[in-house]
Amino acid sequence: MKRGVDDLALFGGHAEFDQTLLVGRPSTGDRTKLYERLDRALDNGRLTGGGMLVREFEDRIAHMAGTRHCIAVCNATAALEVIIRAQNLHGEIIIPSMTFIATAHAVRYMGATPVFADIDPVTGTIDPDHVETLITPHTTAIIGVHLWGQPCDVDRLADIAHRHNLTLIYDAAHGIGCSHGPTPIGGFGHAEVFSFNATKVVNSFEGGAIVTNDDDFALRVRQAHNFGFIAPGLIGGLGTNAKMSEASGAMGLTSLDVFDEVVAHNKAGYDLYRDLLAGLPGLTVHAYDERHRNNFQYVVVKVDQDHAGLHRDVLLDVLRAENVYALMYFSPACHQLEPYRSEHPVTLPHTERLAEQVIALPTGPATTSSDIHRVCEIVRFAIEHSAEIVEAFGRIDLNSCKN
Ligand code: T4K
Repeated sequence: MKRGVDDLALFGGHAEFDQTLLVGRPSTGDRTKLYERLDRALDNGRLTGGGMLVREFEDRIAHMAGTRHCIAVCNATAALEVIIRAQNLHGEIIIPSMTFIATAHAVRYMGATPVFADIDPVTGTIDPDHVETLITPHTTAIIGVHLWGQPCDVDRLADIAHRHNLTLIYDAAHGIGCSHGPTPIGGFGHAEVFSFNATKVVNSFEGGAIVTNDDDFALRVRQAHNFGFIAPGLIGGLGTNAKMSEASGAMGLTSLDVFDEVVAHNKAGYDLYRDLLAGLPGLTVHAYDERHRNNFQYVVVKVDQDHAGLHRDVLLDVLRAENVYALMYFSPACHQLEPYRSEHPVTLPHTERLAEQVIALPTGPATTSSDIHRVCEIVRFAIEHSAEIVEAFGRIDLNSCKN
């Protein structure tokens, strides 16, 4: 319990947490089941390239996503790259800048140019009106991002893509188990991509999946993610190695087994954060539209300096000094990072405002309600003492305090 500003760890007080509280602690599920699955793979001798665990994982993800096809891959970045190549996308691809750098890099890495669209200021997802103004004769595709598991405006984007004859892809890295109304994320656009990185709500160590209802495209992607093989010894075209291993399949299945419990835990944590942080000036817990299902893997607060009395970065420093390793998902936005900011400088007002305000707070199975109470006490204390903190902050050597 902090009584005065001097009690904050940033100013020499004792840190609230002895062990660092992290955003993105993996959801691992039952280890015995994981080891049993690994044993089966080891006994069977098929460790990658179409093993039984990856096949089972693909079936379960396709079922959750409501799609005819799922191709498991080594990570979501590779998945985006495989799709871009399989669809022969080139020229300009419109994407939001409010996303992880992987979305932009996948486009650029495959030789196309990412063109950054601004966002809807309420949801933070890509703004269809702005997308439409960015279309040129060089545009070949739109990649929407279901930011923090919230669906993009899928109807408007489908209409735009249809009218301009563009491929529509979704980066659904955050979107497993989420929906647009009653429809699961997964079957929108030409294809969607999930991430099963260790930090995600479903974890396969590293991993991802491409889901689609297009039979021909699914076949091409399955070939392209395995060197272009169409049959043993027979190459049908260009390909890469983006396969998921059986170890990842084992982890993914074991993590999926506890998906409902994890989402329930996340939702309870999210509700608690929202209750405990209610009414603080300048601080908002990002609200998820209740018409859509969310997995609550991201608890994002927005700090409006004008009303909170301190900048987001100051609150972040306060939290990190207390061993709460909050993260900025996503800040800076992609267009503010290299190589994009030098190559194609653009101004995106809504994106820039959101990127300046966001903090993702710890959640997931490793975060207890007691942890959340303690984190919220720090946040509340910081906002209530913002003037003193900013004053004291101006006097310290930050480099000696940062982790
Ligand atoms: N599109 C979007 C919209 C994405 O958000 C992402 C990835 C992608 C595409 C690409 O997906 P993948 O190719 O990765 O499948 C992390 C993840 O590495 C990345 O997967 C994720 N999004 C992004 C939002 O977050 P970092 O650089 O913040 O991760 P890292 O490794 O610093 O981990 C964050 C925190 O999680 C750490 O402070 C500690 C904790 N952690 C992390 C790992 C890996 C653990 O406790 N255990 C772990 O094993 O990017």
